[in-house]
Amino acid sequence: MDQIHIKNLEVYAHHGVFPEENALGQRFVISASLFTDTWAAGQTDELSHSIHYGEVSQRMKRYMETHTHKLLERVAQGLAEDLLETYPLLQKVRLELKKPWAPVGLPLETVSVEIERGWHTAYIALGSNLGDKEGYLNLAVQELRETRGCQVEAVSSYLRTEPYGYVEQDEFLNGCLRLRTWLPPLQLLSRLHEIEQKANRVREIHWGPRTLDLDIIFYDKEIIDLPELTVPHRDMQRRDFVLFPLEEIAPWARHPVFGKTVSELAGELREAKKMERVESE
Ligand code: A4P
Ligand code: MG
Repeated sequence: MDQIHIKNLEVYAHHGVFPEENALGQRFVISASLFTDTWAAGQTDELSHSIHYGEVSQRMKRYMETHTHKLLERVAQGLAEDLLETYPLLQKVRLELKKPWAPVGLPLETVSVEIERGWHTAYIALGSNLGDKEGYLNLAVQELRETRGCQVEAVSSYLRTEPYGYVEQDEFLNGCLRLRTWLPPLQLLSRLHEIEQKANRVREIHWGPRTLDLDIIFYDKEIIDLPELTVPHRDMQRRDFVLFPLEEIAPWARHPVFGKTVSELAGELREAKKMERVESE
C-alpha cells in the first residue's frame, strides 16, 4: 500500500518513568508512516482525497504535549489510536518514537519504540436462546458500535434456528455482523466476553442455553490456533446459523483454510441437509 512519511518530528513533552522527566520534560522525536491509498488524490490533485501530513504532524505534537505517560509504549499506542480514530483514510500507521539521551546513566544516542497498528475486518456471529433474544442481539450490536476501535459496518437479518449440538433447549435467534476494528484478536475476544457479561450471561452447560453468545468467525485472513481462540471458528462450516446470515453480508469472503467462499460453504451445507432429508424419508 502507498505510504506518506513524516520523518523526525521534534516535540518537547513530559513522558517518562522518573518524576523529573514529568516535571522538566525533554525532547522526543517521532517518525510516522501513514498507509493509505493515494490513487484518488493522485488522480484529482485534491487534498481532501488524501491525508494532510501537516495536520497529522500538528495533531501528534498536540497529543504529545497534552498527555503525560510513563512509557514510550503507552505514548506510541495512544498516538496510533488517536490517528486511526481521526483519519478515515488511514488504513495502518507505523510509528517510531525516539527519546534521545534517555536518562539511563550511560552514553547512548537514542532509545526508541516502533509499533504498527491498523484497521482489520472481523466477522462476529451473534446468538441468543434465552429471554429477550432480539433485545440481546441488539444490545451486542449497540455495544460494539460504542466500543472505541470498533466500527460496525454491516449487520445481517436475524434468523430463527433450531438448536445445534445440545438440542434439549429453546430455538435460537442468530445473526452476523461485519466489524472494522483496530483491536487485536485477543483484545476483541475479551471485549466480546465483556458484552456477554453485560447480557447477564452465565456459563453453565457447554453448548447450552445462553442470553448472548458472540463468536469471532473471521479476522482478516488470519489463522489463529490458541487455547483460548481459534479463528476461523472451528465449526462454522457445519453451522447454517452462522453461514446463512454471514452469506447475507459477505458471500465473497473466503475461508483461509478451506479456500472456499462463504457462499460456496453455505451451498454445500444446503446440499448436505437436502441429502440428509432425502435419506431419512
Ligand atoms: N473461543 C475459541 N475460539 C473462539 C472464537 N473464534 N470466538 C473460546 C469466540 N470464542 C472462542 O466459549 C468457550 C470459549 O471458546 C471462549 O471462552 C473462548 O475463549 P463460550 O462461548 O464460553 O462457550 P460455549 O458457547 O458454550 O462453547 P462454544 O464451543 O463457543 O459453543 P459455540 O460453538 O459458540 O456454540 N445452535 C443454534 N441454532 N444457534 C447457536 O447460536 N450456539 C451454540 C454454541 C450451540 N448451538 C447453537 C448455537
Ligand atoms: Mg461461544
